[in-house]
Amino acid sequence: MSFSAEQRECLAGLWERMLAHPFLLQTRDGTITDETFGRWMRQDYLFVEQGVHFLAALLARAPKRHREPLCEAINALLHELTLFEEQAQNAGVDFAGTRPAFVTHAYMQFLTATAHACSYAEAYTVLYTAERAYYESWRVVEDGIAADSKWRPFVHNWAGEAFADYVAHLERELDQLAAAVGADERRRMAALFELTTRYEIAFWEMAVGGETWPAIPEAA
Ligand code: MP5
Repeated sequence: MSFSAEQRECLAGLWERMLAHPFLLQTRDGTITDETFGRWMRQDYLFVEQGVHFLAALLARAPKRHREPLCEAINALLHELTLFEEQAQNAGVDFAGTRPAFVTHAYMQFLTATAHACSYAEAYTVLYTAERAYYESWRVVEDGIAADSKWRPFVHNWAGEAFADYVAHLERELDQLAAAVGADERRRMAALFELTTRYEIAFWEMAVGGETWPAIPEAA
């Protein structure tokens, strides 16, 4: 069994939990509040900004065959940031002065740490898992969202065919990387797969639950 299939099997319970998250179901069913969706938009905008740095750090260490696809991925992220800005303007969401929520901060630090301190294959595992998580999460939303939902452009960004192809490419490459490393490194890759999945769940939870830090009231 391939590395990615093996992890998906081991972590099936966590992935089910992620894909049944109220944020996704409420967005699909049209019951999500503008406040909640706006919170996710603000925080994900910060995350995607950090994603550009993460990919650039990976690019610096990438094997030759990964250079072009990573350049294309960075370019896609820059377009994605424009999508966020346009949609924020349409929906009256203000990005100015957004501070990272506790989870966003931790997840961004995790990206930076893995990009710089872990092996290339380990960092690539984080990239694949986060992208696969978004693909599957937004597929749940796409299967049932109203045609006139104002959040459709986001849904399509990650649930569409182009993104599916990108995730399939990442999966093939991840499985190749995993096949070439030793047992210890593969165990570390598996641990990062799980940790990234946990961060993804925590991120949806933050979008629903709030941007505050533990024990600190919003106004502080
Ligand atoms: C992604 C994202 C997908 N935007 N936010 C989180 C919390 N996880 C994954 O990454 P990308 O780079 O927007 O496709």
